Amino acid sequence: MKPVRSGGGWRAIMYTFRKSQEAGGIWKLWKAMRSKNSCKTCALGMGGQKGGMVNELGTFPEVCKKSLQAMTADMQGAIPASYFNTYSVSQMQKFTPRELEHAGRITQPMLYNAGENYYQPISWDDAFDRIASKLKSLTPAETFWYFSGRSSNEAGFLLQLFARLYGTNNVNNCSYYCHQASGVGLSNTFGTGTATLLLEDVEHADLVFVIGGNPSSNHPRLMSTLKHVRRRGGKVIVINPVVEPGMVNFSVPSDPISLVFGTKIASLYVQPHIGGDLALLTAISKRIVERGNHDEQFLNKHTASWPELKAHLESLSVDDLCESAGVDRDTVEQIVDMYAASKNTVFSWTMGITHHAHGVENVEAIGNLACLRGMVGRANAGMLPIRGHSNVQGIGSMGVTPKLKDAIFNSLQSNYGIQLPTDNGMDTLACMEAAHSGTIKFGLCLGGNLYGSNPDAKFAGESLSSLDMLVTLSTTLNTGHAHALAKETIILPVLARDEEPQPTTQESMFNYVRLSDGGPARHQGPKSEIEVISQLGRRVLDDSGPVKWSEMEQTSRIREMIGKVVPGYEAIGQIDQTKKEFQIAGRTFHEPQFATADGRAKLHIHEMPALRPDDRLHLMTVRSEGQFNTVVYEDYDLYRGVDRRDVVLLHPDDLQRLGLQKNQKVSVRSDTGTLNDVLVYEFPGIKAGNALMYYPEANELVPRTRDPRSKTPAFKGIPIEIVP
Ligand SMILES: Nc1nc2c(c(=O)[nH]1)N[C@H]1C(S)=C(S)[C@@H](COP(=O)(O)OP(=O)(O)OC[C@H]3O[C@@H](n4cnc5c(=O)[nH]c(N)nc54)[C@H](O)[C@@H]3O)O[C@H]1N2
Ligand SMILES: Nc1nc2c(c(=O)[nH]1)N[C@H]1C(S)=C(S)[C@@H](COP(=O)(O)OP(=O)(O)OC[C@H]3O[C@@H](n4cnc5c(=O)[nH]c(N)nc54)[C@H](O)[C@@H]3O)O[C@H]1N2
Ligand SMILES: [Mo]
Repeated sequence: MKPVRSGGGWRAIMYTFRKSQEAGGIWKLWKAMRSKNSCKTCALGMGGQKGGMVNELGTFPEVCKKSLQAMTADMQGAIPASYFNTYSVSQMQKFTPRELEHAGRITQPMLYNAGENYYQPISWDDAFDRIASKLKSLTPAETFWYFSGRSSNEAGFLLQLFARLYGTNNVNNCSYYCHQASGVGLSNTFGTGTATLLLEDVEHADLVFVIGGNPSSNHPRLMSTLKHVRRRGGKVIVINPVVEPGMVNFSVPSDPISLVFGTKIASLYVQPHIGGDLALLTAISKRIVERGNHDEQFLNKHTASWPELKAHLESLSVDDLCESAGVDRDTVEQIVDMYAASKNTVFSWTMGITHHAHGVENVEAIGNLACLRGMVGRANAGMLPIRGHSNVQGIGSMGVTPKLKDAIFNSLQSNYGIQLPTDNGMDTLACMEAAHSGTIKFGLCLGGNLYGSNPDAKFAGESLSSLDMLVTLSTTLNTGHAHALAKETIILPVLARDEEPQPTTQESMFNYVRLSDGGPARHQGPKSEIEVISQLGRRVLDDSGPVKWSEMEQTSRIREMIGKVVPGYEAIGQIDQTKKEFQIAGRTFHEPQFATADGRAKLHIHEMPALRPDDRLHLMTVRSEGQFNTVVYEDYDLYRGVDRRDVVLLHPDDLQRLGLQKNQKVSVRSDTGTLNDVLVYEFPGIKAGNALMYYPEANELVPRTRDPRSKTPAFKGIPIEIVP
């Protein structure tokens, strides 16, 4: 397979027709896609009351392959009852993520007892009783509660409240494997952890940095915005160790001209080493100041610690920074030229920035660079972490972090007379480690695939298998259901967002809250996530206490509570009457008055990470175009032109240096694990010295090294050796 010449395009359109067949015809799929529900895939945000495939600016149609995949997955038939007595657990372990996903929708609660061969169906009552009696037999500190990012605000809020009233702060979400470094870095700098701008601002920028991300494949709808920027004469700088074909040229399917001719995306494509961004960003900052292109007035008036940053930048050598970044001096000057000439710059980034042991530093360094030219705290410019799951940001807003925000904590205690636990609570990886050591004995996962998303897959399997009980609320099967088997493993089938019997809400990465109407259930059997949580509340907690669990099945009751306690969410209290979607107050900064104590942005000084200590290759584990996280829809990676997943992509120079042949079968070894029978693929698009493999298959190689401040694992930048 050759890499495509342009991302998107006809392939995406043809794909739509193929998928519509799986979904029972184009009309059925069209109706599902146009229903008034937030899109299920990324957090760019589509749908809601404006109708499906419409963005925050009202633009239609915003089509994306990923949303079709997610929708058709939910439109699948039910897993037949015979499935679970045909396939033993050890047979399920041999299935690929794709085969598990394609087994169909889960419609019956299932139980697996360690030592047996098969999952067996159980009734809802039996499942609730088992969970309730297990929870009553444990201490709250022996439990953890993991949330993925596809569930609604209402389900997220209710489950974290349940866990805390039960008595633990071991409450966390997939953000700890994703954008947590962005939240921490942005909060340290601007006092709040999300984008400082609106979609409209990006549309009006004249320069957009896209750092460490591949939106052509992972956030396709951002591509029409980048197209608009280029058409209006604006520029796009892509910083990525891999030349991603879709970031060079992209054919926006909904735009006839772009569809036929493609749209050039990157004005400048910069290839640092994996992990080289901090040095590169610092080099750019230093040259901006040396050339006098900084905004002294903004820095003095609206930031803290400018003199310290200035002195620090003076003490560094541009040549050392360039060497460390793996970027030459000329390229740095080109970036500085473009940034200095820009009137409105937007900085966007994704996992290439956060998946490092210095992820928070990376984000803070982007903040420094934005502040140097006053490109934050005004319209048409600012900071944009491009979020993953469609409601991961909302789940965070709802208080799904070990420590509740003081405002939520205080308001819950004072408005509702609730006593909340005050222990520190653990992040996701810490919970996995506590499970491994036996101090945690019970886990409940609201969606996701905790096993498949973890670093150190072997360790993750051992951790979850050591639990007394693991409960997952799931729509479809994934590798976790086959490999992470506790003494008792219970799968509870749940409804998808567009099957909810009552409205729910979601939050986009632009801090916009959408209302989803829900819709008719496609299958008998699954329950609403909210119903499941309130049922547990009734059985485990006191229903005559301050929270009446029997009333909590009403999503409007939950919204009433959210409106009272979550800062910026006041308008949600009336949304049932008004149907008015809204922008969360206090998060968009069009004036340089930030949410820090003194209203100023805080600049940061960083030690530069050490140069590579040895000549080992550095590995990134990434997604292909045909997967959504641990769910693999297709084995080929269309844009990069790679036809299978058990491969390691290396630059031709590295093949020569290491004496490797194309298609040679090798083992890949890291300090954590070894993967055998991997094929070497020659891939000129990657910067020499670096390697690319696919997540989740490569997770056995990923160490549990994490960023000390955000606890995000270093899923990128893993030293590896290739063993022929
Ligand atoms: N199709 C599809 N869409 C998705 C998802 C999916 O799995 N599939 N997942 C969703 C989720 S949860 C998320 S978080 C997002 C993820 O979206 P991305 O962050 O785009 O996803 P990754 O595959 O992790 O890719 C990271 C990109 O960063 C580059 N990179 C790796 N290391 C470095 C580095 O050190 N520096 C720099 N500058 N770049 C680096 C890689 O070459 C790659 O292009 O996508 C969301 N959307
Ligand atoms: N090596 C490596 N590891 C990584 C990453 C990487 O780049 N490299 N990326 C990390 C990132 S960014 C993330 S976000 C995590 C992803 O971690 P998770 O969010 O835990 O994993 P997903 O694969 O997105 O979860 C998919 C499952 O969610 C369930 N599901 C789908 N829709 C619904 C719903 O509406 N309700 C419920 N209850 N369940 C539903 C289905 O059962 C499906 O199998 O992985 C992380 N792990
Ligand atoms: Mo993510």
